[in-house]
Amino acid sequence: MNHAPMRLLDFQRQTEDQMRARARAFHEELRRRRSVRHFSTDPVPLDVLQTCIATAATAPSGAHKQPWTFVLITDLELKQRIREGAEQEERAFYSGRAGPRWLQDLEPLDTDAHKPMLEEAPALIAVMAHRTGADRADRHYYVSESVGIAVGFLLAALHQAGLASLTHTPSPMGFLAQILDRPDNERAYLLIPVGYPADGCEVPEISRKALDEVLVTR
Ligand code: IYR
Repeated sequence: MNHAPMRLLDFQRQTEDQMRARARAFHEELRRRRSVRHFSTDPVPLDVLQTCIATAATAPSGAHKQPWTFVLITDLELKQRIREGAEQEERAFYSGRAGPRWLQDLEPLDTDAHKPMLEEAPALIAVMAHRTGADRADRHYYVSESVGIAVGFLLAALHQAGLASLTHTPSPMGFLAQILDRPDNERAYLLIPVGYPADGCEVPEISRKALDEVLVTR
């Protein structure tokens, strides 16, 4: 057997009332999170971003391979190059690649090919997924599920810390690994502008499904 040494779990049982209060408080906090597309250029504390990324990296992953890298970008020139790369793909997307149905589905969000937020947000986090280990013989498992969970942790951590974010997916995202000079085993998974919302920032008035539409109890 090649298993890791075992140790006692660090876990504190709460009373049911504590659980209720904590679950409710977390829901109240997270339900206020919105995707933000208009950012202030005000800088944000780097150590806060680093702590949020450390939280993301606590996510469970297939065979504990931790198949992710978070590239934290604050350099203006690099952000400008990323914006140019993204807008090039977005122009192709909005002028035909998406197809009419997809564009119609996006109409309520009022998005277009202009992505000033990639330059204006004080930080971008490029989330890279590792298809394999650095050594190609090192296999990875459930990579998109693992990285998706890590991104969920990251978005929640950023919001909890008082920062706004956007999950941005210019497609295809090959330009990102190239600009960031990432190794071959990594592919761009998501690009996350982070910062404070711009003064007067507006978000679409959209509603979420009710609990009884998303929850089935058996
Ligand atoms: N990547 C484009 C289009 C886009 C696609 C989906 I799916 C969205 O939920 C939102 C936007 C853009 O960022 O504009």
